[in-house]
Amino acid sequence: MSNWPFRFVHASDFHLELPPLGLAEVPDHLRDLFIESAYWAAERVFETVLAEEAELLLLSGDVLRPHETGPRGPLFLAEQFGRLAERGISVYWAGGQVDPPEAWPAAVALPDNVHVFPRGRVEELVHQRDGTPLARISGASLDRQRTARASSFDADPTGLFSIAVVHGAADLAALRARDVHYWALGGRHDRSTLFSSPRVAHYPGSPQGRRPEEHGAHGCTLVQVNQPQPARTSLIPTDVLRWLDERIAVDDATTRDDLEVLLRQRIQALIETVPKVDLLISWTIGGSGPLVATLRRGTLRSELLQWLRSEFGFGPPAAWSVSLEVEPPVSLPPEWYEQETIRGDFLRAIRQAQMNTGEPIDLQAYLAEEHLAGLLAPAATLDDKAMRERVLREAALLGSDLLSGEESES
Ligand SMILES: [Mn+2]
Repeated sequence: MSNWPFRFVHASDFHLELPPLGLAEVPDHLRDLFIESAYWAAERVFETVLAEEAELLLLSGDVLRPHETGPRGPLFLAEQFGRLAERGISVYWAGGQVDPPEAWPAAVALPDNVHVFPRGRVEELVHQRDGTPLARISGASLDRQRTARASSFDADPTGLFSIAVVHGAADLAALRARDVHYWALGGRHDRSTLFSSPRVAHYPGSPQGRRPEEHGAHGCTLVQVNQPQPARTSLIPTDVLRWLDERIAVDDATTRDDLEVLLRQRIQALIETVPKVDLLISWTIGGSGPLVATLRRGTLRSELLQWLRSEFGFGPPAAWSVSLEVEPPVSLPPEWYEQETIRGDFLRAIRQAQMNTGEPIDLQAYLAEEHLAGLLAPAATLDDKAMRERVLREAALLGSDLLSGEESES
């Protein structure tokens, strides 16, 4: 047994079969990047293992769905695993939702340095360096019938650094109750750490964000082991395009020119922070004042979006603006509900419908004959309570925007 310090890389959820989603239209110059991003990000994980001279690589599932990637997925991985084999680096792989062990095609040989854990049962291995045990690695591939329980994972009786590799939702208390030093978890696409001292439970997230909600840096995790201290984790970004959510606040005095300056400054700051990654930015304009009212109506919003795209969208690096939304006001002025105006009538009708939740809202009456049998018909029924409330709230905002004169905003 040894207490040598060592480091390893932990990654999961490559999802080689899954391109990024969430753009209505992918601009031509970003098309290759979209198609290739899952592979390029995954390749950077292997490069990290080599560059950091890691002892081993842990994969916590959802690496690829082989029958959706076609041969390219397994061939790519076999090649990358081979690069690690040349340097004597082992890979420990616990399958997840999309990559049970039997999904790997028999036609592609897995190099000997790759250990795939069996389904639904914990296998325990001892990882050695030069014949000296360095870490105990227990793992199980996901089995939907027999979920691997935290209680099936044991720490090493002799005090060897103990790692559990497993995919899926985790019961925090059950993980904490075990003496396992490092829980290598998979199945979340955003990185998260459940606990970090004295032991660690960690999801590295996908190496590449796939949609606007998966914003911020994505990558793999470098873990440094130096017993008896807790293992230290750090993010190594691998994403080749990054989704960002940016909010700009404006006030009564902000003009269109001011807003352009604010947007430009923010983009330049973002590019300076991550100069090598293409960015996909969803903008939200918040605050109050005449500019917000103008943005909510009319064409200014799309003009700004066009300007942002042509000015900054082509790079390199590209900072492509995905959308530009205006934050809805928290509430409408209460006096609007009392006024004897069309807007007042409209808002009172909305409030009526909000208070009488049992009263049906008949939107089908507004549909043309040919739509009644089509896709629109089900969308016009508001049976779901939360949906009904959301639609009414948005209708109140939209209606009062359309029914308010320019001057009444100020
Ligand atoms: Mn996944």
